[in-house]
Amino acid sequence: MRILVTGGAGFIGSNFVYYELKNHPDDKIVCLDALTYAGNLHTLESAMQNDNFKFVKGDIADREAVYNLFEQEKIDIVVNFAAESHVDRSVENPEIFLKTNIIGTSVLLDACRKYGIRRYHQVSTDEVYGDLPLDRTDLFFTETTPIHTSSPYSSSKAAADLLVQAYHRTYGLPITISRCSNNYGPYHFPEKLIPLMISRALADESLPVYGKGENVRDWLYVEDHCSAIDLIIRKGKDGEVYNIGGHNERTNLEVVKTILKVLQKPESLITYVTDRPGHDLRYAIDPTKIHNELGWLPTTKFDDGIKKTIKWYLDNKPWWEEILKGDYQNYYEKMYGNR
Ligand code: NAD
Ligand code: TDX
Repeated sequence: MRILVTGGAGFIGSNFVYYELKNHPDDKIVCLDALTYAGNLHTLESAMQNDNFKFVKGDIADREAVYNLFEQEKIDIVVNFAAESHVDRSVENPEIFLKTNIIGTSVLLDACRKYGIRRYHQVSTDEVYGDLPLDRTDLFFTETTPIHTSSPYSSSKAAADLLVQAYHRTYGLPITISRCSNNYGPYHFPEKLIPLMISRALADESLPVYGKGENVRDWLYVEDHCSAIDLIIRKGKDGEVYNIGGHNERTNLEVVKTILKVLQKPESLITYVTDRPGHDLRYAIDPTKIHNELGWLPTTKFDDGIKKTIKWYLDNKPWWEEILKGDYQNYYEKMYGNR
């Protein structure tokens, strides 16, 4: 099998590349990534040693480059991770989210139609369902929950999902979509909550918690997301949407306090800052469908996964310290300076 992994130099895509190379050593993985601020070739250094892995730098919205790649590589399966993925950046500047997440997806879909494909898989998010109230812990997102987005990011992801479904219905393109809850684990870019808090706590810097810190996210260890996508692309039913999550709901404050406890840092580092505009209250996934149809179950509970993740950040300081040195300082000042 020849698998095109777009966005494979980012957080989840790179973990997926390693998951596939380990679990399906006979498959060939081609990674297409534009290496935006979120893409990092250091992450793929060990994959580069593997003859079954090839990296190609390119933009999924560049039609000519994408068509050339499909012509050369004879792709069987596309797994599209490539995206602008940070909600706060989408609030600052929505346009690039529309270009990559919507136009980029449409170019990939056109390439699949033109060159033929066994399966196109869209990596989507639970954020397309909007949010759930904090006081209704009995409610969960299912695959039939209506799309109801909040941010430019989630709206662009929802638009992409609708396009993918349209290409299935109109052109008969074989597709699947997965909608996962918040991931955490190795290679997570330090603008996102968990790696941001770990890196700042280690430097004894203030930890910016939005609002009262009571928003709830449903955290999934990244390897469990990879195992779910792997099952879907090989055994999932054509045309279907699968929700992925492991019932690991935590308030943001709980997450930050857990990190402080593991690192033995004081809670006085917590600083409450102005809330994110349009901040979704609670995400919670019902993963019954993927469990019943494909037998998927997550293996890592949050209390273990967060310790593994903190250990990874302690053992791999050069990886994230390099990121913090670059443009990141300007980003942090811009986003948090007057908050
Ligand atoms: P990320 O921001 O860490 O990585 C995105 C990758 O895509 C980077 O390597 C970047 O260089 C690349 N990229 C961006 N624009 C591109 C373009 N135009 N052409 C080619 N490559 C491009 O993101 P992530 O957290 O790994 O998320 C991956 C996917 O999973 C996204 O589609 C996201 O919406 C989805 N998702 C993420 C989470 C999460 O918690 N992080 C949860 C559910 C779904
Ligand atoms: O400094 C911060 N302080 C804070 O309180 C940051 C960066 C975040 N937060 C809060 C906002 C959210 O409630 O923490 C929560 C998690 O924030 P993010 O890490 O930015 O993730 P989120 O907005 O939940 O979106 C993530 O999960 C769904 C990914 O970034 C998306 O790509 C994915 O689709």
